[in-house]
Amino acid sequence: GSQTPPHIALFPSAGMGHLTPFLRIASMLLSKNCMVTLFTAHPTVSATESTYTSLFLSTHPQHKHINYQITPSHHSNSTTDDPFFLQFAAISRHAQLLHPLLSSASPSFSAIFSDFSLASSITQFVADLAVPNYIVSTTSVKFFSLTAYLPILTSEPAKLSSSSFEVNIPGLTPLSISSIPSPFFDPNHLFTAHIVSNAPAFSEAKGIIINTFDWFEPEILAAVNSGRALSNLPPILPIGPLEPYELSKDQFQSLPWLDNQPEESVVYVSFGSRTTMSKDQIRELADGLERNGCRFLWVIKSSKVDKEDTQELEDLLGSSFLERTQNKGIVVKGWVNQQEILAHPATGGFINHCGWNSIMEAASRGVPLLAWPQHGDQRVNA
Ligand code: BUP
Repeated sequence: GSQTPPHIALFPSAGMGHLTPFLRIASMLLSKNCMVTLFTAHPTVSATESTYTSLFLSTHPQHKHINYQITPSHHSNSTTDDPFFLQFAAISRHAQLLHPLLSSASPSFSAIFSDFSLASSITQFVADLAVPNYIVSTTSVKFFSLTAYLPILTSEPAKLSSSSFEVNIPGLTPLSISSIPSPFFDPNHLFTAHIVSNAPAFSEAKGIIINTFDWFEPEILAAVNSGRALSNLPPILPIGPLEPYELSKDQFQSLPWLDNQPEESVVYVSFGSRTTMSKDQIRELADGLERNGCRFLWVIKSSKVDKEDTQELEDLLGSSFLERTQNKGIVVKGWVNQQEILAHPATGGFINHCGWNSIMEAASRGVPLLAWPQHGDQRVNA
């Protein structure tokens, strides 16, 4: 009617895998005439996160942005030196300071959409704001269910032991032990402890928004949403696959090479923004691609944090590999526009780590995936 439009607060956590679905949701909400305020932590771990946030702001000037300052955890925790895990913890600590910004917003917020790794911090203040909180899961329903059940698994060591074959979550198909991320076997690991402290707050949320769709994960969605599994969870709302939003083309390296390749002939190789291959794995992959003879577009990362990724391609692969394969493929460093590559008619397959965003992007474009999962949620997703 004549009321003001809904005003949604968006709280992403660290890394492109977490930021991307939030920006897609922001763009979708704006297209439905909602008001959006995006809360981002400064400084970010990767340069790409701040670049994307600025790009998004400049293409969607109507939305509001609050860039709050955090004190990064510089020192490595005794269980991990992963800068993104440390940033999860730093963002959670600071989220509690945002209460005044949330309570004084005008128009007041109609809902909060927050990353699942911030659930407990946000829950602490939504009650007195009387604003519903929706959790955004940036992973599969299957992995999200594992995180929701993790407090029970870690409190009873017999349920989660590396010497058993599988992990049982009542009502769900057992998960093989090899698909469980290794930090989960250590209750003191920062990542595990962080999830265990957030999972109890999942049940306080109004709903769980997930970038997935009914017939991609049908059994588990039915089991959770009918209460046969994890009956304490609020409804899971599968809103995927999220549509990419428009960005101006000149922001990315252009790949004219791809335009000149036959239809569905090129294998796109990328392991996401968080996964780096070891030098040995890079060399083996190069050997495999060369011997296989397929056309390829390979995006290489040699460091977890983009700012530190300074190694030259020649050093990683050897100049003779690049010469021998120059008619078959190209290798690039740096950020590419993945959504465009997956939508390109020349792309016929995708060798990938199974980051959840990548899976949804490949699924929505119908690109077959060859899974090479490494860590985190990737094996469960695969
Ligand atoms: Br790398 C890279 N261009 O060069 P995932 C990634 N992406 O557009 P991750 C690019 O970043 P987590 C690049 O399309 C996807 O939307 C890609 O998210 C895009 O994996 C996103 O696939 C990467 O979930 O994050 O980065 O390993 O581990 O948090 O899932």
